[in-house]
Amino acid sequence: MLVNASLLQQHNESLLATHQLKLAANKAELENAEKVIGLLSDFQVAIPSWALGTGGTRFGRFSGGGEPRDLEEKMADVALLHQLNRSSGAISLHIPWDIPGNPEKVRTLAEQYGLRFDAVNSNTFQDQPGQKLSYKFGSLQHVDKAVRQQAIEHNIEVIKHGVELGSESLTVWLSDGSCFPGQLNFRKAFQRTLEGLQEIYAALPADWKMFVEYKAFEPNFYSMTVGDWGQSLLYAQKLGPKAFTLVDLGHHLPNANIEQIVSLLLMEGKLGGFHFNDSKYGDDDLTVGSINPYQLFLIFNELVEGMNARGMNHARDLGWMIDASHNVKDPLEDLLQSVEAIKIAYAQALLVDADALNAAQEMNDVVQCQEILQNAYRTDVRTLVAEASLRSGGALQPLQVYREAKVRKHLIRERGEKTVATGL
Ligand code: PSV
Ligand code: MN
Repeated sequence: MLVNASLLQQHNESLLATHQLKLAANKAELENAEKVIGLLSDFQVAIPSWALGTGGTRFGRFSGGGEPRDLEEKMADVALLHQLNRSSGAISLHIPWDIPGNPEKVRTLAEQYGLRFDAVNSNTFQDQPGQKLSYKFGSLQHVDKAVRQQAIEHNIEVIKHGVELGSESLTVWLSDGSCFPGQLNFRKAFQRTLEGLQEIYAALPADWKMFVEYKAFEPNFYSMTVGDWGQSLLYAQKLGPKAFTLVDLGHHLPNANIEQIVSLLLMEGKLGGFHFNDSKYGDDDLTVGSINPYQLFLIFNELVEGMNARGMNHARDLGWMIDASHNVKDPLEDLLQSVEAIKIAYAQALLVDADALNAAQEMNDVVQCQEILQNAYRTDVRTLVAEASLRSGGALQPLQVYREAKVRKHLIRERGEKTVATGL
């Protein structure tokens, strides 16, 4: 469902006077306010098709009502988010959770909603009903060539689905690894994985990218065959110019300096994409910016600095995606919060005085360096984010409209209380 246009308009009108006062104050204080609003309007973050239903843990899942029952309903949910914030104009599909049965129909629907298809994601971390060989002991790393072949073929199949929908990248996340010392020969596991990735890489269309996503642990708890950015970069370098590292914020060991990783990957031209989420302990699923917004800002600061250094287009040259799971929140509300947090961190990073920071760094003026960063971080940019949304036809306060329109109640009425979306 989409929100009634007059309700959206009423909402914006009711907040407009206060909004304009705040905007005038922002513009008086920030000389690049207009530029920030323009960049925010261009910025789009893909919504993962697997995050539109309620998530769970191995201990249980508490289903929310009105979850999307198929891909079409998932697209309708993303379209609603995009209507409200104008920054969720893309969807990232996970295969086989969301196989587009009728690609032509799905593509037409996406066009109607103004959505595009971002990276397609393969899945060799679960066994599917009727699947011939098991991934219990890994997929591309497996000792049995037939299992490796099955995983390669699956990835090639995923590329084909992506081509039909107009995607331009494949994200490969492997759960491969080992649970106990001695279980695996690390070198053999690496080599086999590399050979598999090479075959998949060879099947990529000319204008496609391959993202190699790393994760420190889970589901394997002793070693992961793509366990950190070093291993991912190694694969990406060996594969070739179409292969890149994908950084998922929740996939690091505690206290890892993710901003430094981002900076160096950009320097090497090997940062491809992002999965946004937040985490407190060892999870990769919490709402973006809910635990450590300063870290998110520092990451965006390196992203902006590094992309500018390479003359990259902020909105288009990297794959921006959310990857989270919502166990206790309405997924759509959680996603609105996540996109908002991303835009806030991006806007704050755009406020960093790069020349002054560079000068302070060259003078070893540590105190001034911190002042410059924190001055940007402590600026309230929410009005700039709201203005970008308003100018693009969205809501000043997307979450508020979502609640005013009682979207979840309508979705429950339409889809039922007990629906379960595909995903984890
Ligand atoms: C693995 O934890 C991961 O981050 C990968 O991106 C998967 O595709 C996704 O989560 C599955 O939920
Ligand atoms: Mn991920």
